[in-house]
Amino acid sequence: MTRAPSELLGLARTIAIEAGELAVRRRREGVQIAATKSTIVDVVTEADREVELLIRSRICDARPGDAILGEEGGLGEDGGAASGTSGLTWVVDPIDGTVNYLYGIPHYAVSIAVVEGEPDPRTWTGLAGCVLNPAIGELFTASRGEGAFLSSGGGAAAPIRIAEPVPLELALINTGFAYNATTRGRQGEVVARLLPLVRDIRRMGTASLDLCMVASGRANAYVERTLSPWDHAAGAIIAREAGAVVKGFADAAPSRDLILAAEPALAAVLELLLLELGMRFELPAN
Ligand code: LIP
Repeated sequence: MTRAPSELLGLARTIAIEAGELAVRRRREGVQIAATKSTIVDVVTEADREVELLIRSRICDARPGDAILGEEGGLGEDGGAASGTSGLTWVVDPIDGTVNYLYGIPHYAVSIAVVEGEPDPRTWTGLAGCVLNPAIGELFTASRGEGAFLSSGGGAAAPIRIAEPVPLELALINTGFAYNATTRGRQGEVVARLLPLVRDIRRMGTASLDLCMVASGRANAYVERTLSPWDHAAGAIIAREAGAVVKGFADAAPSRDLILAAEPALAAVLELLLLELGMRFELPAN
Protein backbone atom coordinates (compact mmCIF):
# COMPACT_ATOMS: atom_id res chain seq x y z
CA MET A 1 0.00 0.00 0.00
CA THR A 2 1.31 3.44 -0.94
CA ARG A 3 3.21 5.60 1.54
CA ALA A 4 3.67 8.44 -0.93
CA PRO A 5 2.79 11.69 0.90
CA SER A 6 0.94 13.14 -2.10
CA GLU A 7 -1.29 10.06 -2.37
CA LEU A 8 -1.98 10.02 1.36
CA LEU A 9 -2.91 13.69 1.04
CA GLY A 10 -5.33 12.88 -1.77
CA LEU A 11 -7.21 10.48 0.50
CA ALA A 12 -7.10 12.89 3.45
CA ARG A 13 -8.58 15.63 1.25
CA THR A 14 -11.42 13.43 -0.03
CA ILE A 15 -12.30 12.33 3.50
CA ALA A 16 -12.07 15.87 4.91
CA ILE A 17 -14.45 17.22 2.27
CA GLU A 18 -17.06 14.57 3.06
CA ALA A 19 -16.57 15.13 6.80
CA GLY A 20 -16.85 18.89 6.37
CA GLU A 21 -20.16 18.52 4.53
CA LEU A 22 -21.51 16.49 7.43
CA ALA A 23 -20.28 19.04 9.98
CA VAL A 24 -21.94 21.91 8.10
CA ARG A 25 -25.19 19.95 7.74
CA ARG A 26 -25.30 19.18 11.45
CA ARG A 27 -24.45 22.80 12.28
CA ARG A 28 -27.45 23.96 10.21
CA GLU A 29 -29.72 21.51 12.02
CA GLY A 30 -28.63 22.90 15.42
CA VAL A 31 -25.81 21.83 17.70
CA GLN A 32 -26.10 20.50 21.26
CA ILE A 33 -23.39 19.78 23.81
CA ALA A 34 -23.11 16.00 24.22
CA ALA A 35 -20.64 16.00 27.14
CA THR A 36 -17.92 17.97 28.85
CA LYS A 37 -14.33 16.74 28.93
CA SER A 38 -11.37 18.12 30.91
CA THR A 39 -13.39 21.05 32.40
CA ILE A 40 -16.95 22.41 32.09
CA VAL A 41 -15.87 24.67 29.22
CA ASP A 42 -14.19 21.85 27.27
CA VAL A 43 -17.13 20.42 25.33
CA VAL A 44 -17.90 17.77 22.75
CA THR A 45 -20.98 17.84 20.53
CA GLU A 46 -22.79 14.90 18.93
CA ALA A 47 -21.49 16.25 15.62
CA ASP A 48 -17.84 15.93 16.77
CA ARG A 49 -18.47 12.25 17.50
CA GLU A 50 -20.43 11.55 14.34
CA VAL A 51 -17.89 13.31 12.12
CA GLU A 52 -15.02 11.42 13.73
CA LEU A 53 -16.79 8.08 13.23
CA LEU A 54 -17.27 8.92 9.55
CA ILE A 55 -13.58 9.80 9.16
CA ARG A 56 -12.51 6.65 11.00
CA SER A 57 -14.63 4.39 8.88
CA ARG A 58 -13.36 5.93 5.64
CA ILE A 59 -9.72 5.54 6.74
CA CYS A 60 -10.30 1.95 7.90
CA ASP A 61 -11.93 1.01 4.61
CA ALA A 62 -9.13 2.52 2.52
CA ARG A 63 -6.11 1.82 4.75
CA PRO A 64 -6.82 -1.06 7.15
CA GLY A 65 -3.18 -1.32 8.27
CA ASP A 66 -2.86 2.29 9.46
CA ALA A 67 -3.51 3.48 13.02
CA ILE A 68 -5.89 6.30 13.93
CA LEU A 69 -5.44 8.81 16.73
CA GLY A 70 -8.59 10.88 17.02
CA GLU A 71 -9.77 13.53 19.45
CA GLU A 72 -12.98 11.78 20.38
CA GLY A 73 -11.83 8.17 20.23
CA GLY A 74 -8.24 7.66 21.31
CA LEU A 75 -5.87 5.36 19.46
CA GLY A 76 -7.73 2.69 17.55
CA GLU A 77 -11.10 2.81 19.35
CA ASP A 78 -14.35 2.66 17.37
CA GLY A 79 -12.63 2.56 14.00
CA GLY A 80 -11.05 -0.77 14.89
CA ALA A 81 -7.66 0.20 13.52
CA ALA A 82 -5.90 -0.67 16.83
CA SER A 83 -2.38 0.64 16.72
CA GLY A 84 -1.96 -0.38 13.07
CA THR A 85 0.68 -2.42 11.34
CA SER A 86 2.01 0.00 8.73
CA GLY A 87 3.82 2.48 11.01
CA LEU A 88 1.53 5.25 9.71
CA THR A 89 -1.00 7.02 11.93
CA TRP A 90 -3.90 9.22 10.90
CA VAL A 91 -4.24 12.03 13.40
CA VAL A 92 -7.77 13.38 13.33
CA ASP A 93 -9.61 16.31 14.84
CA PRO A 94 -13.14 15.99 13.46
CA ILE A 95 -14.12 19.51 14.51
CA ASP A 96 -11.26 21.68 15.72
CA GLY A 97 -12.68 24.85 17.23
CA THR A 98 -15.63 23.12 18.84
CA VAL A 99 -16.59 26.23 20.82
CA ASN A 100 -16.76 28.30 17.61
CA TYR A 101 -18.86 25.51 16.10
CA LEU A 102 -21.17 25.51 19.09
CA TYR A 103 -21.73 29.26 18.81
CA GLY A 104 -22.13 29.27 15.02
CA ILE A 105 -18.89 31.16 14.40
CA PRO A 106 -17.75 30.09 10.90
CA HIS A 107 -14.19 29.43 11.97
CA TYR A 108 -13.78 25.72 12.73
CA ALA A 109 -12.01 22.95 10.88
CA VAL A 110 -11.78 19.30 9.98
CA SER A 111 -8.11 18.49 10.52
CA ILE A 112 -6.53 15.29 9.19
CA ALA A 113 -2.83 14.43 9.17
CA VAL A 114 -0.83 11.33 8.31
CA VAL A 115 2.35 10.84 10.32
CA GLU A 116 5.08 8.21 10.37
CA GLY A 117 6.62 6.70 13.52
CA GLU A 118 5.29 6.46 17.06
CA PRO A 119 2.03 8.39 17.50
CA ASP A 120 3.81 11.07 19.52
CA PRO A 121 4.27 14.60 18.13
CA ARG A 122 7.69 14.86 19.81
CA THR A 123 9.07 12.16 17.53
CA TRP A 124 6.77 11.57 14.57
CA THR A 125 7.40 12.75 11.01
CA GLY A 126 4.47 14.49 9.35
CA LEU A 127 3.78 13.24 5.82
CA ALA A 128 0.54 14.92 4.80
CA GLY A 129 -1.85 17.43 6.32
CA CYS A 130 -5.25 18.74 5.36
CA VAL A 131 -7.20 21.45 7.23
CA LEU A 132 -10.64 22.34 5.88
CA ASN A 133 -12.80 25.19 7.12
CA PRO A 134 -16.06 23.87 5.69
CA ALA A 135 -18.09 26.91 6.77
CA ILE A 136 -16.29 29.13 4.25
CA GLY A 137 -14.89 26.47 1.90
CA GLU A 138 -11.18 27.02 2.51
CA LEU A 139 -8.98 23.95 2.18
CA PHE A 140 -5.32 24.07 3.25
CA THR A 141 -3.12 21.14 2.25
CA ALA A 142 0.51 20.06 2.28
CA SER A 143 2.55 16.95 1.77
CA ARG A 144 6.13 16.54 2.88
CA GLY A 145 8.59 18.20 0.53
CA GLU A 146 5.89 19.35 -1.90
CA GLY A 147 4.82 22.73 -0.54
CA ALA A 148 1.60 24.07 0.96
CA PHE A 149 -1.57 25.05 -0.88
CA LEU A 150 -4.89 26.79 -0.38
CA SER A 151 -7.99 26.11 -2.39
CA SER A 152 -11.02 28.37 -1.90
CA GLY A 153 -14.60 27.50 -2.75
CA GLY A 154 -13.62 24.26 -4.49
CA GLY A 155 -11.27 26.11 -6.89
CA ALA A 156 -7.76 25.15 -7.93
CA ALA A 157 -5.14 24.84 -5.19
CA ALA A 158 -2.71 27.79 -5.17
CA PRO A 159 0.68 27.71 -3.39
CA ILE A 160 0.90 29.60 -0.10
CA ARG A 161 3.90 31.03 1.75
CA ILE A 162 4.45 32.65 5.11
CA ALA A 163 4.52 36.45 5.30
CA GLU A 164 7.70 38.42 4.68
CA PRO A 165 9.84 38.88 7.83
CA VAL A 166 8.71 41.63 10.21
CA PRO A 167 10.24 42.95 13.43
CA LEU A 168 8.56 41.90 16.65
CA GLU A 169 6.76 45.22 17.11
CA LEU A 170 5.00 44.69 13.76
CA ALA A 171 4.11 41.05 14.35
CA LEU A 172 0.49 39.92 14.46
CA ILE A 173 0.48 36.97 16.85
CA ASN A 174 -2.22 34.33 17.17
CA THR A 175 -2.56 32.47 20.43
CA GLY A 176 -4.99 30.36 22.41
CA PHE A 177 -5.76 29.48 25.99
CA ALA A 178 -6.11 26.24 27.95
CA TYR A 179 -9.45 24.95 29.19
CA ASN A 180 -8.03 24.84 32.73
CA ALA A 181 -8.97 28.09 34.54
CA THR A 182 -5.73 28.45 36.53
CA THR A 183 -3.59 27.84 33.45
CA ARG A 184 -5.50 30.33 31.33
CA GLY A 185 -5.20 32.93 34.08
CA ARG A 186 -1.42 32.61 33.90
CA GLN A 187 -1.51 32.63 30.10
CA GLY A 188 -3.52 35.86 30.28
CA GLU A 189 -0.81 37.46 32.41
CA VAL A 190 1.84 36.58 29.82
CA VAL A 191 -0.34 37.96 27.01
CA ALA A 192 -0.86 41.21 28.95
CA ARG A 193 2.91 41.64 29.08
CA LEU A 194 3.30 40.71 25.40
CA LEU A 195 0.58 43.00 24.00
CA PRO A 196 2.44 46.32 24.25
CA LEU A 197 5.46 44.80 22.44
CA VAL A 198 3.77 43.51 19.26
CA ARG A 199 1.36 44.73 16.57
CA ASP A 200 -1.58 42.87 18.11
CA ILE A 201 -2.89 39.52 19.30
CA ARG A 202 -5.60 37.27 17.80
CA ARG A 203 -7.45 34.52 19.68
CA MET A 204 -9.34 32.83 16.86
CA GLY A 205 -10.27 29.59 18.69
CA THR A 206 -9.07 26.95 16.21
CA ALA A 207 -5.45 25.86 16.50
CA SER A 208 -5.26 24.10 13.12
CA LEU A 209 -6.47 27.27 11.39
CA ASP A 210 -4.07 29.41 13.45
CA LEU A 211 -1.24 27.38 11.92
CA CYS A 212 -2.75 27.81 8.45
CA MET A 213 -2.97 31.56 9.08
CA VAL A 214 0.79 31.62 9.63
CA ALA A 215 1.25 29.41 6.55
CA SER A 216 -0.72 31.81 4.36
CA GLY A 217 0.69 35.07 5.74
CA ARG A 218 -2.49 36.05 7.58
CA ALA A 219 -0.57 36.08 10.85
CA ASN A 220 3.14 36.40 11.58
CA ALA A 221 3.26 33.90 14.42
CA TYR A 222 1.19 31.51 16.47
CA VAL A 223 1.97 30.33 19.96
CA GLU A 224 0.02 28.13 22.35
CA ARG A 225 0.54 25.68 25.22
CA THR A 226 -1.56 22.63 26.26
CA LEU A 227 -2.60 21.60 22.74
CA SER A 228 -3.34 17.97 21.97
CA PRO A 229 -1.65 16.20 19.04
CA TRP A 230 -4.77 16.34 16.82
CA ASP A 231 -5.01 20.12 17.26
CA HIS A 232 -1.67 20.73 15.54
CA ALA A 233 -0.68 17.62 13.52
CA ALA A 234 -2.00 18.73 10.13
CA GLY A 235 -1.51 22.48 10.61
CA ALA A 236 2.14 21.98 11.56
CA ILE A 237 2.88 20.15 8.30
CA ILE A 238 1.17 22.93 6.33
CA ALA A 239 2.97 25.73 8.18
CA ARG A 240 6.37 24.03 7.73
CA GLU A 241 5.81 23.43 4.05
CA ALA A 242 4.93 27.13 3.70
CA GLY A 243 8.28 28.12 5.21
CA ALA A 244 7.57 28.48 8.93
CA VAL A 245 9.56 27.10 11.81
CA VAL A 246 7.22 25.00 13.96
CA LYS A 247 8.75 24.07 17.30
CA GLY A 248 8.49 23.59 21.03
CA PHE A 249 10.79 25.12 23.64
CA ALA A 250 14.52 25.08 22.76
CA ASP A 251 15.26 22.08 20.52
CA ALA A 252 12.01 20.26 21.21
CA ALA A 253 9.38 19.42 18.63
CA PRO A 254 5.88 20.86 19.17
CA SER A 255 3.91 19.15 21.93
CA ARG A 256 1.51 19.94 24.76
CA ASP A 257 4.35 21.93 26.34
CA LEU A 258 4.52 24.46 23.49
CA ILE A 259 3.86 25.05 19.84
CA LEU A 260 5.42 28.10 18.26
CA ALA A 261 5.10 28.72 14.52
CA ALA A 262 6.60 31.71 12.72
CA GLU A 263 9.05 32.92 10.13
CA PRO A 264 12.42 31.61 11.40
CA ALA A 265 13.99 34.90 12.61
CA LEU A 266 10.78 36.00 14.31
CA ALA A 267 10.39 32.58 15.95
CA ALA A 268 13.81 32.93 17.58
CA VAL A 269 13.15 36.45 18.92
CA LEU A 270 9.63 35.63 20.06
CA GLU A 271 10.68 32.49 21.92
CA LEU A 272 13.30 34.41 23.91
CA LEU A 273 10.80 37.13 24.73
CA LEU A 274 8.15 34.63 25.83
CA LEU A 275 10.65 33.00 28.16
CA GLU A 276 11.46 36.42 29.66
CA LEU A 277 7.75 37.13 30.07
CA GLY A 278 7.22 33.95 32.12
CA MET A 279 5.55 31.78 29.49
CA ARG A 280 7.35 28.59 30.61
CA PHE A 281 5.49 28.00 33.87
CA GLU A 282 4.77 24.45 34.97
CA LEU A 283 1.57 23.07 33.49
CA PRO A 284 -0.84 20.90 35.47
CA ALA A 285 -0.73 17.20 34.54
CA ASN A 286 -3.75 17.54 32.22
C1 LIP B 1 -9.27 23.75 20.65
C2 LIP B 1 -8.33 24.57 19.80
C3 LIP B 1 -8.33 25.98 20.36
C4 LIP B 1 -7.40 25.85 21.51
C5 LIP B 1 -8.00 24.92 22.54
C6 LIP B 1 -8.51 23.60 21.96
P1 LIP B 1 -11.03 21.81 20.17
O1 LIP B 1 -9.55 22.50 20.09
O2 LIP B 1 -8.22 24.45 18.53
O3 LIP B 1 -7.85 26.97 19.49
O4 LIP B 1 -7.10 27.08 22.06
O5 LIP B 1 -7.01 24.68 23.51
O6 LIP B 1 -7.52 22.66 21.85
O7 LIP B 1 -11.20 21.44 21.60
O8 LIP B 1 -12.00 22.82 19.74
O9 LIP B 1 -10.93 20.64 19.25
